[in-house]
Amino acid sequence: MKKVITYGTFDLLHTGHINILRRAKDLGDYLIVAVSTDEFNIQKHKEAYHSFAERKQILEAIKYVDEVIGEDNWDQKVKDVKKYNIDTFVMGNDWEGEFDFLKEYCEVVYLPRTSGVSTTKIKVELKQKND
Ligand code: C2G
Repeated sequence: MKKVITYGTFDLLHTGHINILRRAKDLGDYLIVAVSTDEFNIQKHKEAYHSFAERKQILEAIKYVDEVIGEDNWDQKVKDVKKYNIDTFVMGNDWEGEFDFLKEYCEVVYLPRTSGVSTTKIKVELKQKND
């Protein structure tokens, strides 16, 4: 069984998230998503609308996702790849090159981001509509 992992905040779920989850799943048989905890998001200078528990629940409902774990620090990836016997690590190409150190442990794949959509864009446009 080929196991794939990807990491992210996945706040205000949108088609950019769904596209990468679908394509990550297509690279194997089992997809684990490591979703950032609220505490880790502070370190990422991100403030999610939905709590960790809500974002985890939402991700668990997606048919491409087989398991959801927490991401609470920048340094857990090597441990995760070993612990879950990961064959392929996937991230959007806004992270191109950032995780090449994982090539020692598994395949590293950066996929093109979906253009025109982002959680930030949603927040900005909603704010403009309501101002
Ligand atoms: N993504 C995408 N297209 C978009 C928006 C996001 O392909 N239009 C991808 C990102 O490249 C990422 C995933 O969806 O691979 C999740 O995006 P975020 O929730 O913004 O994740 P991020 O904050 O980049 O966290 O340790 C890694 C970090 O946790 C990544």
